Amino acid sequence: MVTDDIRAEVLELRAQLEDWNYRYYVLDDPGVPDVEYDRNMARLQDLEAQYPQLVTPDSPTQRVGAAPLDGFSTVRHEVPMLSLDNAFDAQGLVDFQRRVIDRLGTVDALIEYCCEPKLDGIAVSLVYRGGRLERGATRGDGSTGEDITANVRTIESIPLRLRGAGYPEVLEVRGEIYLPRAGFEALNATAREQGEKTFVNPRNAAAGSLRQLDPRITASRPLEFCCYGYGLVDGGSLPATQSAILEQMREWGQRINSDMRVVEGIEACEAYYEQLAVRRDALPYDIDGIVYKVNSLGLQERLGFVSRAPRWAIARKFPAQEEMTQLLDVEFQVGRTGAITPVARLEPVFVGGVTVSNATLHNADEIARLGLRIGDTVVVRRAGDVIPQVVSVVLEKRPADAREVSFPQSCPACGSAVEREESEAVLRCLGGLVCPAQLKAAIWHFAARRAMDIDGLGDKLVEQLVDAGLVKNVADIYSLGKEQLMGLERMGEKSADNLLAALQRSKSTTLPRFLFALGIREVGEATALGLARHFGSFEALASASESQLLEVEDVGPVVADHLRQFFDDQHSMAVVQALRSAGVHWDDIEVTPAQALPLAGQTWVVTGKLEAMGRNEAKAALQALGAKVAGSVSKNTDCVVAGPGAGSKLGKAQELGVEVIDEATFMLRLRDFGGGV
Ligand code: D41
Repeated sequence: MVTDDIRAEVLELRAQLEDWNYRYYVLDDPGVPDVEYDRNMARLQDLEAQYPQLVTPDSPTQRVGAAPLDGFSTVRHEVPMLSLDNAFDAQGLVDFQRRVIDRLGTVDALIEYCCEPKLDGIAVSLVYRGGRLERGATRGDGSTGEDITANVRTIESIPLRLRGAGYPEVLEVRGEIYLPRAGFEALNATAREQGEKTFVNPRNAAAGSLRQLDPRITASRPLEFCCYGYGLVDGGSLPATQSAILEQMREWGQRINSDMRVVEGIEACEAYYEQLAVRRDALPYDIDGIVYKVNSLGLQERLGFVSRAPRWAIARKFPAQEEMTQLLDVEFQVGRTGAITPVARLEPVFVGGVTVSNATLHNADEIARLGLRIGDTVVVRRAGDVIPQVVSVVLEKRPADAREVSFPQSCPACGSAVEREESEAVLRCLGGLVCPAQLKAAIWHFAARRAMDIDGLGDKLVEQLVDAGLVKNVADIYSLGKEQLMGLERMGEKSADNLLAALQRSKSTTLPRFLFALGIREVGEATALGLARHFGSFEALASASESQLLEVEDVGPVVADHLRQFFDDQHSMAVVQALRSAGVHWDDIEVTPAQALPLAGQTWVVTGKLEAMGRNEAKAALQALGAKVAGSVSKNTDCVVAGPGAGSKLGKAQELGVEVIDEATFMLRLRDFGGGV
């Protein structure tokens, strides 16, 4: 028997879960921690298991994936899904506007355009009837696509029910399904681990995920949806501009792109393009251009379309992120820790906005998976700030004399033995600092800005110093004389003086910087800071037992082991001693017990975009001062650091009367607490 109370609880749970989903995906601001969401979902699942008569197809429990299909059926798009014309440069945009104006006749004001980043995904149609998701379909050829309803239902950013009121009886929402970069990387990492084929790019991964006949597989892929328009509308109406329609779609629960903007005139369109081009690499998803749409639906109607593309829209494309080129050779690079990485030497090619002549090949497994041979034509991809990757081989273009890649039996830099650890795919040189390649990398790291900050000790110079035998360990750089330096290529008196002055300056450092500069495996900046704060002095750290090391936050058994190995190694300690004899010094840090840290017992929240330090760094700095950093604002929050774009967390803080500070104030406070990183 289903009581009214139970029915009411089920309805309330659904509304609550839908609301949290909306806040998470559409407003980009989770209302509650994941555990709270999971708890409510579990409760709803329990109730629905107990009372199956209460299960509805649009319950949030019904996303996990239905039974596999035999095939996809074909659907007709009642309103065709048009395609987009392309412009490849600024002139292409100007020509577009010319055509628009010619068609419209004289226009006295600037034309308004709606600008949207062009997501590199799969265009889909979602039909809602009575506010309920009825059908999801691919664009296909624009007239007919495939029914992928079971798959789109698993995508959490697609609402199963529309929110609010006033939506048409039938509303076809159109948009793009895509895989964010992080999801793509994670998917490929898993595939790599399991020895499966990796996806070439996020777009292919999204397409492959949607084409699954088993919706449970689709459910496991972190796909997202973003609405860009509409199709069939029946029993209701939409606002009169593209931008207002998107805003309205958002009210009804659809995700829209937060970078959508309305601008006036084609020059402003080009300016928008330039702004996004700069940010392209930093976006969490791939975009391949900008779509411009004449904002007014009235004007759109007057413009109409030609051969399936609207005259009122155009896509201005970014430079391609994938290109074909030839693999000239594979060389092997030795890193700071001795890891030997195969590097592809490529026929230079312009891709992702830069000329690429090298690409990482990761390891032997990767080469085997690609089936790569020297001489092959390969597809190179450079997206975001990531290093260029070889993503596939174009087998049709393989020359008859293509050669297999052979791995070195000894270190290519020093001839020392190499080892492949069982758990690792990487080959490692066992030469330690005898290996010039490892030594060079160690010195580069030592001199880096965030380490000892030795201005002027660049790659080329280190190369010369090591090759000439002038530097055999990092400490030797402090014994270099002016005459020696001036004997080097491209080193005049002035540069030699400058370098010596920079070396002198670098001797006065801090313990965290020094620890980071030593290049101990797995000890990054944050760990170095944690170690310095915990132990206070180099001596205390060097004599700490493994279990004492493990007391430091962030330090696990692997890091502790690397640390002990370093401090137990006579050569390493001799170098540290030599550095101190050369005058490298720092002040010990007063060790503060956790309870005595300035922000002990406080809970902080960081929200919005932090320009100077980034959110993660801000969190690390707060934690180092003893604060707890929470994901949402409550009455227990002591302070909120809010950058530009802060959303409802800021609203919540104001509502609760919690202190809110901006980034500049935050930096000042950090300085007061001595917590600057
Ligand atoms: O982000 C996109 N990929 C995107 C695609 C977008 N923001 N807007 C689009 N607008 C249209 C029209 C103007 C035809 C409504 C589109 C596409 N079309 C589109 N996507 C795939 C084919 C066409």
